[in-house]
Amino acid sequence: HDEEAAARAAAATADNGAPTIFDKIIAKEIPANIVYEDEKVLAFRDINPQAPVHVLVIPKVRDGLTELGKAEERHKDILGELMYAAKIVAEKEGIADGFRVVINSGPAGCQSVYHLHLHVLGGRQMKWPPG
Ligand code: IU
Repeated sequence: HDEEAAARAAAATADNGAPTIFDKIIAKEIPANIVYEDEKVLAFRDINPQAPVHVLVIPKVRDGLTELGKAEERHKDILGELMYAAKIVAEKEGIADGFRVVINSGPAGCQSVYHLHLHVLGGRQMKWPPG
């Protein structure tokens, strides 16, 4: 029934440490619409945008940072880099005056790709609470 199906779906997308499609995007093996890039982070448009602006900001090296819930002390610098890159993306996209940054963590957080990423959303009035 519904609960079982939901549990199966969550398990299917739980973190197993395997490389993700984002590694292929970083390696430019599959194309992405890149908005911003520096030494440590890459930002590209989400293929299934939930707002007029929907950009994902990811670390170029995952280093075990599959999900925020598994962050460790050593990740503190890259977490700051990602947050700051989100602000640069918002400026580049012309939404710096109002936008949202989301991190889904783990199955209950609705995470589907286990390479930590920030969603930068904007270009419309955001609502609260999120679903
Ligand atoms: P989530 O927080 O793990 O659920 O977000 C994953 C996002 O990655 C989701 O919004 C997808 O639309 C997006 N995405 C993508 O942009 N390109 C891809 O090849 C895949 C997912 I797979």
